[in-house]
Amino acid sequence: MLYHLLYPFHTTVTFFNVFRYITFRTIYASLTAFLICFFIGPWAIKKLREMQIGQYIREEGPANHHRKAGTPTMGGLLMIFSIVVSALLWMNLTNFYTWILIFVTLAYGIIGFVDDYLMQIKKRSKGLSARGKLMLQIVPASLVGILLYVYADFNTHVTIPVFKNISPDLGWGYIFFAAFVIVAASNAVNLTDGLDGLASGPVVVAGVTYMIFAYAAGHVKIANYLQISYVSGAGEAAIFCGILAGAGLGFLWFNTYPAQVFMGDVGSLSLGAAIGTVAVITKQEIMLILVGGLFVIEALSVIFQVGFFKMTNGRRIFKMAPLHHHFELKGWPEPKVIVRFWIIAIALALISISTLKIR
Ligand code: 57M
Repeated sequence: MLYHLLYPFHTTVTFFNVFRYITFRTIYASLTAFLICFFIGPWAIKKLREMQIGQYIREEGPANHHRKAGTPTMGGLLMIFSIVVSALLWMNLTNFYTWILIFVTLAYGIIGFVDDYLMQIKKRSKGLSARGKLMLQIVPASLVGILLYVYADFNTHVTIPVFKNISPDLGWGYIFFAAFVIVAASNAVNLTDGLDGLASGPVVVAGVTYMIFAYAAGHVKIANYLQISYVSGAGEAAIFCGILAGAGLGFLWFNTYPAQVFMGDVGSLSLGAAIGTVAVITKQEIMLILVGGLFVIEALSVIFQVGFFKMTNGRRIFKMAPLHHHFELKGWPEPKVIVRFWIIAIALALISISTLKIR
């Protein structure tokens, strides 16, 4: 909105030219998201506490989690608010990708909200069924795939990192591929969100990393120089990534150990889906495996654990999945697990950025 309101004045006051620049808007958009979370956070946490939206803790979990009972949850509402307000303020509202990203964040926010609502407000021990949640997640993800394919005439080639000359064309199959990336990212972030700041920290890392990819993809000269797919208009996604990072940081202020608030499914599902959508828009879909490597490791630990459990009639690979529980049960203090997992996330993100120069 600021872009539309203030940029036109650049003809009279040259300062207003800055509103044209993606770099300038990215910085202030991320600061806006950060400051909204930071300043509204204490009020939001107080409200969640007053409404008794406190976390239910499962009996079978690591013992040290029982002291977390009653920690306010659904803090993701605060993040979604800060993301949408910042996006509306700083992004180009005539850009198709702006609306795709806002839509995905809100749609997954609603799914997560329903799940949290059933658990935290209706006090049902389980929220939506796993199958029900998956079905609901597939709807907006497929819609994004269809919209990109039909309206945006989107490039349906899949970028394979490092091998810049190999990019299989999926044609209309890209709709399913895009939907898969979005749903998988959403669930992987959700599974990771089991220790204080364990998801919000790496969301910041993924946001900053995709900010670089989006800026490069949306800049014809840089994209050509790096030999990556140029996506006209994808630069706006860089602003959105900055917003994700800013909101994540602002939330992390309160979510860091010992957490004053959890994000809830409303936060984890929407942030994950937003990251997946950014990966699709920037044509760095496969790269998400590296950028969001920590989320992938956590999700794989669950897949292997459950698969092995079923195949062997009850034997386990890990003491407990997702992986963070394994290390907790091995006796690592929670902050140690969190910070070490953050370190892994940062290292993987750096490697992913380095691939821009590897071929
Ligand atoms: C949600 N939610 C946390 C909080 C957060 C298939 C199976 C592996 C699924 C998995 C699962 O349900 N994962 C998704 C994980 C929960 O956090 C809430 O949920 C939101 C995110 N969706 O925002 O509102 C708990 O996580 C802890 N937490 C923190 N700090 C935070 O900042 O400490 C969360 C955020 C909170 C709090 O304790 O209550 C969760 O873990 O439930 N299931 C599991 O993760 C379970 N694993 C399991 O059953 N493993 C089995 C098999 C099935 C693989 C095994 O290994 O044998 C564990 N979950 C818990 N306890 N809580 C089991 C033990």
